[in-house]
Amino acid sequence: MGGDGTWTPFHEDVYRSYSWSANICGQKLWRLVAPNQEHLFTDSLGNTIYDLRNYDPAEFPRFTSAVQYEVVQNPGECLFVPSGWWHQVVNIGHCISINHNWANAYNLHHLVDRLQRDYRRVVHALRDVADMDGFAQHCQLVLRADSGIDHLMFVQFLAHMRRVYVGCSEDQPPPMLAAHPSSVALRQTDPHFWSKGEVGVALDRIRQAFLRLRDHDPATRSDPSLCQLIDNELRELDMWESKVQ
Ligand SMILES: O=C(O)CCC(=O)C(=O)O
Ligand SMILES: [Fe+2]
Repeated sequence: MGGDGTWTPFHEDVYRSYSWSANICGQKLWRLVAPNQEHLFTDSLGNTIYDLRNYDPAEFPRFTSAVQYEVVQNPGECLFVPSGWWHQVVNIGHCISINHNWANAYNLHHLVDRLQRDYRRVVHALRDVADMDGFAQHCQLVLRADSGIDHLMFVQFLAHMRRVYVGCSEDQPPPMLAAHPSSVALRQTDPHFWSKGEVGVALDRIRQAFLRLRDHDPATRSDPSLCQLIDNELRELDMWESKVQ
């Protein structure tokens, strides 16, 4: 909800999630910048433009070559913001809108990149106290406070995603694959079916994310219980694969 002229500064959604915005009343002026142009609006200190209407061209001289779009969102209209699109929004008139962020297997690698980048930043910021007891746990605490999610939460999120894709929830036994020979039932709010091939690709991406964390992530590698959790998940994925073959 926002009154006339209120606005949201230029940003990219958390962890490169997707989002949608459904506008109920008022108009919203969106300025969107296509992905992978961060170098055009990041200064030498790592600051990005805060307000596209009023930035210092001496600080961000290259921004004029960025590809930008402007969209007016009217009442009753929905806007999808793809993963990695930076945006700024100004409300024209009093606005009420609802929005929602989400991720799925297809932008998962971006989420892992972001988790790892944020973790590296935390470790760098705390480097002066790196020899303190419980440094690793402190880093996770700061990561959680700063980014809203730590490694354990991320692994739990992946595990949840894995269960969604194979169509079983925490309190349910594994999916009823036999019921639909050519497709796997997915437990979604509006139930529909994805082909086994699509689910297979998605689960493979989830597997890659688990493997990246288990084998190439210093925070996970130094935490045996987290590695164990990942190993269990990898076994579940193997089981799914052996059932659908
Ligand atoms: O409606 C708005 O002001 C923009 C919301 C938005 O971009 C966000 O919540 O990430
Ligand atoms: Fe946003």
